[in-house]
Amino acid sequence: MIVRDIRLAEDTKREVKAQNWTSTRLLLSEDNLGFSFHETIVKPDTETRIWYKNHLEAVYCIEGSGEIEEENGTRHKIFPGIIYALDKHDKHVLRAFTQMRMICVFNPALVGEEVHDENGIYPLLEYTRGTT
Ligand code: 9YT
Repeated sequence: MIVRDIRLAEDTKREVKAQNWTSTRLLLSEDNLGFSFHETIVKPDTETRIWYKNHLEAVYCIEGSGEIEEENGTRHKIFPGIIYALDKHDKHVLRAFTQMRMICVFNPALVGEEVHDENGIYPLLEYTRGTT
């Protein structure tokens, strides 16, 4: 069994900071669950263009408000209780009107330190157990 306290991840490599968000990665590829599990804080008044070409992601909002815009222009409001799942590697734009706290699950699991590249993509990294 794995038991972790998010407070102990502060200022460690599990806490990954990008311009518009901070993601605390509580469960990663090395934990061998088949997914990774993160808490993401999205900064207020931000707009982030994202395309998880290599991953599927589900995102559940537990605090704040914003919207997600699909590639075809459809917008969905986001507030506590809303989940969205990028089941087709959907390109999207995420807008935070206030600070948003999101619970995010990735498949395949992230290795840990991924941040978006210029296209909003995470590379497909592999966790190499026992190698340097
Ligand atoms: C909501 C969202 O996708 N934000 C980007 C960060 C990502 N959730 C992550 O790496 O945890």
